[in-house]
Amino acid sequence: MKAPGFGMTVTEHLLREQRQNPAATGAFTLLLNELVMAAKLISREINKAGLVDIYGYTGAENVYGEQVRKLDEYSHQTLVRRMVHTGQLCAIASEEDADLITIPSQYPVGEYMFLMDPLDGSSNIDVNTSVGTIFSIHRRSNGPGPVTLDEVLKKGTEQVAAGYVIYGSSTMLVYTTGQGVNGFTLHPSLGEFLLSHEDLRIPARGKIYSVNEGNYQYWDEPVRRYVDHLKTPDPASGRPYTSRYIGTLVSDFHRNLMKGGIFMYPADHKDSKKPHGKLRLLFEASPMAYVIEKAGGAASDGRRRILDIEPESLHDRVPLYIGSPEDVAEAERFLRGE
Ligand code: P6P
Repeated sequence: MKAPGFGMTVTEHLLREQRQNPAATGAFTLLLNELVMAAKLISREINKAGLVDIYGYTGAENVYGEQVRKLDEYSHQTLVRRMVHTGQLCAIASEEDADLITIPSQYPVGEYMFLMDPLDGSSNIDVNTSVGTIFSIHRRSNGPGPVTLDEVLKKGTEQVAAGYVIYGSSTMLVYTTGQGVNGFTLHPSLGEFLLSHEDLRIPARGKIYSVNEGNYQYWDEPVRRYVDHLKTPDPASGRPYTSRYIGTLVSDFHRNLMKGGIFMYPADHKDSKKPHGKLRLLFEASPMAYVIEKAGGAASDGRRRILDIEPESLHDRVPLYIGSPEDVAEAERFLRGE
């Protein structure tokens, strides 16, 4: 699988991991290989979005009442079509679908559950800004037989793999199966994801903060004090931090993973009296929290570790503070009023 002179492909990396894990049956390798194929198909469509009528709206709304864009739908369908026939899944859950997606009867059913945000940040498509796919893989606990929703509502600590694809200046796949985080860059002419970022580790503290400051007036006081603190000059602690906000979680997350820093989507009461988060626990926060912790970082809802949060429903939302561990810990101290 080594492309001559180009380094290790993701397929070889998967097979090497499989060889190193005596319990591995190859089911997992099959799953991720299909994900890789879907990522290549989605990347191809995104890279020509400006040339054909594939971005823009379908006219439908998703479970959050958000307009579904054609590339959202294309990404969702491409991932579902590739994953259902692997024979390794018993259920799929997508941010774009209100309910669990069961495996059509013509396909064998497996032990894994695949959760995804097919196209994160899709509102950025029309302005040619990077977007992503986020995925999370769980192993079912009480098979065989029809999957119940309870089986899917698992804490993040129970994931067996998680990761994302970022469709940016290059297309990268970043994932972990629990032992470290590795990044693979799609070689455009080869059509192969090649290992480009081995054993990614986030710096303990960064100098970048990512938050939509347009929501400042909707935050609780401790959040405002924390963000004001990051902007207050203190050369000894590297403040003021630089503000960087793309508006796509995958892209803001990936930059902070590479350089250090903190991404936040605080609870806000923009459209309700009770402050609440925007990001989805199962499809965004939990998989990204699994990746960041395996890269030495931290992820919290401001009080609780994201991976410890018990989901109550498929589309739960949470506030999110994620990135360098010292930055996340400092944010939590401010939110505790210390
Ligand atoms: P806002 C994209 O819609 C998304 O779910 C995340 O990818 C991103 O971090 C966030 O919402 C951006 O939200 O309210 O700042 O536009």
